Amino acid sequence: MGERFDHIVILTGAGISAESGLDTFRDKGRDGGGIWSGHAVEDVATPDAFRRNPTLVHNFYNMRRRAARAAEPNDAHHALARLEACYPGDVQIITQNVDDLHERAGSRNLIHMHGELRKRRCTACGSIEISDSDLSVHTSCAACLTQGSLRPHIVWFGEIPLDLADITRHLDACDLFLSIGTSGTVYPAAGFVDIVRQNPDALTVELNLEPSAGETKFQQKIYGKAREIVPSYVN
Ligand code: BJW
Repeated sequence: MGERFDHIVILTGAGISAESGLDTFRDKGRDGGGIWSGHAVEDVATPDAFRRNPTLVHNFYNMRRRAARAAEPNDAHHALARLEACYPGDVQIITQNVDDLHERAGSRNLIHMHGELRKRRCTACGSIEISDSDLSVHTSCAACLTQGSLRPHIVWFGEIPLDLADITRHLDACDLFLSIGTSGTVYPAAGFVDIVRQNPDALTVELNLEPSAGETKFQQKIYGKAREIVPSYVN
């Protein structure tokens, strides 16, 4: 990769956590259907779904939280953490993932644009707390004591992703953009490569199991398992 870049931005998606045992969204999972197996996405990952059936949505995220807690970071997460620790320029990860495998590998410059499984948010007072315990419609907010007001701190379809101002600042400064393990189907993340390409000196690279929906937008492409191709590209 060399040391000629000043500001590296790395977008990650579910594919980087696949070899830690967490199902992706749109690949066939262990039981043949990815994370949403057995659920229509609009039944579990939209604000309407939560209004209609909060218990179903809580149960879905309780299951995901437990799976993420049992998973361990893999060689791709560790390689990115080493890059951040050793590279002379800036290294910023923007993850669409709601697991905490990047931080458990040691990454610190990290934005969770779609939220975090370990965080819950109170719809009454707005407070955000970290907890590994299950949520239900009976759980009370520790800050305002309202019962049933907590929701997963997750960005559902139709909601605005987090930290977009910071993200834009990093994309504007970026001279190497790596997109790792994402299908390139969900916006605005799928459009980040277009923003980076406004800088004619920036290099854009896709590292994925297979060509993504945005494949043609990248100048370089490397295909294979993240656990293998990421360490060999960045370290
Ligand atoms: C491997 C591997 C291995 C496997 N090694 N690789 C029409 C047109 C354009 C946009 C829209 C539209 N209609 C609606 C929209 C907007 C909508 C959207 O994009 N919809 C599309 C589906 C069309 N977007 C939104 O609603 C977003 N908000 C928004 O736009 O607000 C408006 C706004 C924006 C900006 C400024 C102002 C206003 C919010 C999106 C929220 C997404 N939420 C989810 C669920 C989160 C909760 C949860 O976790 O349950 O986030 S959806 C889901 O998809 C999740 C993911 O973060 C996201 C991306 O998925 P990802 O990570 O790419 O996973 P997969 O499964 O799709 O792909 C895995 C890839 O890995 C594959 O390519 C594999 O090949 C690869 N892989 N194994 C390497 N071992």
